[in-house]
Amino acid sequence: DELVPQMHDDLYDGLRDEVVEGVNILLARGWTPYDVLTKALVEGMRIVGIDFRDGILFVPEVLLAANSMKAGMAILKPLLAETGAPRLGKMVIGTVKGDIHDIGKNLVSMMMEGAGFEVVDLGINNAAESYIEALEREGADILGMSALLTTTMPYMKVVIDTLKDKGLRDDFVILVGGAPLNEEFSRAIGADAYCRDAAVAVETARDFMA
Ligand code: B1M
Repeated sequence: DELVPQMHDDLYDGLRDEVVEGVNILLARGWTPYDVLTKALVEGMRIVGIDFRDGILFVPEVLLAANSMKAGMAILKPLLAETGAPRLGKMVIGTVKGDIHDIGKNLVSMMMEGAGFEVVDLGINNAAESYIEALEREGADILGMSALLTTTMPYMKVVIDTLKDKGLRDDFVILVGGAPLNEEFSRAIGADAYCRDAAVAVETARDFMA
């Protein structure tokens, strides 16, 4: 579909209305919400990320792109959440302390809800106490943590160690994700699994709840 590269450009240029229009057009053409999400929005943000890394785009531009992506995601959210599936489990999710990246986490929340999980989203910049308070209050089964910076990902270990100190570690399945993480890191900090993307997060959570 020739609209897809156009949407990548619109996202790159932070053209919120055009991105929203593109999402609606693809849906009207019969695209599944998941394909619109991954092929138009996530792929567009991947391209933005490359030029951000290379110093071609700067924070203000990337922020506009991020807000355009969020506007597109808002349309898809109710469509992805349409499910009669029984509740599979409850997840508390948030981005770690010092980190304000929330698009990936929001996407994981959306997909988890769509798959039948109950999700409590704590937003960004969460200290260990914030996660632990919510896990206990909500009687959650799963803790999800997101980090997009190499400087903030070590904080995940602080959260897990705090849970260990309180004797609570084994009460929850701990899933971690974010672009700079990998399997090895997840093992090293004592998480249960690293989730490469939102779809993997859903599959992994399903496996643990089965
Ligand atoms: Co930031 N940023 N940023 N940024 N930013 C990155 C992460 C960076 C890689 C860009 C680059 O240099 N190429 C780089 C980090 C480098 C590093 O740490 N080594 C970076 C930097 C440096 C910064 C600042 C420091 C820049 C500055 O101020 N000089 C600053 C930090 C602010 C802070 O947090 N304290 C900053 C700021 C920003 C914006 C505010 C402009 C904006 C965020 C807006 C927002 O989120 N509301 C932004 C953005 C948009 C990005 C990039 C371009 C895109 C991130 C994104 O949304 N991707 C990013 C480049 C990149 O990642 N390649 C970059 C789309 C999203 C769908 O993917 O988040 O990976 P992702 O999520 C995936 C998976 O990772 C996984 O599933 C998701 C869906 O498939 N996943 C999980 C994520 N979380 C999960 C949790 C789970 C499971 C799976 O739990 C179970």
